Amino acid sequence: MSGDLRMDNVDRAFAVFDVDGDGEISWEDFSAAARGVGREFGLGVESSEVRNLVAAYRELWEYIVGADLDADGVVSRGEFRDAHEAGRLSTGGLLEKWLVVSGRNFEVADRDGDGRLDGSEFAGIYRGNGVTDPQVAAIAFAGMDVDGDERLDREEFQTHVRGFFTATDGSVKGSRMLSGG
Ligand SMILES: [Ca+2]
Ligand SMILES: [Ca+2]
Ligand SMILES: [Ca+2]
Repeated sequence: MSGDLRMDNVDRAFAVFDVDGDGEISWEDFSAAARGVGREFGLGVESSEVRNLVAAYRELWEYIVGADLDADGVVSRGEFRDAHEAGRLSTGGLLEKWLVVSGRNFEVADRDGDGRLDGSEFAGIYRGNGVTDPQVAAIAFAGMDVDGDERLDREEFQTHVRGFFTATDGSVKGSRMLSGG
């Protein structure tokens, strides 16, 4: 019972992981995200930051691919949902790996290393991860910048990443990270 996502959260998580939006989660989604974020910040695939990011996405993928019951190398929405119902995937398992991925994204974006992101750096993470509508990133940033200093520190960022996965209604921190509403 501990940590089964409600189905709307499951579908939200699926949308996050399906970076290219083709209705399936595959390794290509995550490698594209890692390359995309690197590109946004002028870092090539050989840079240590992008390699760390790829490694974090790889760990996430190796967990998610446990849902690929027909072994075709991609996880369909149905497989993803079934895996949650059957307990092969859990909120806790996904969150643990997604927090590492998110932290590495933060590190790539925080070019001056002061531990904070401004709005344009934050938007770069979203673009790199395939969310091209700038409104979505802008609304998410405003919602996450709790103290209103127009900077996002790591704690504000990770609090909302956590909230995104565990939210059970729209009022919970992070539940609107991608809805733009
Ligand atoms: Ca996909
Ligand atoms: Ca499959
Ligand atoms: Ca802030």
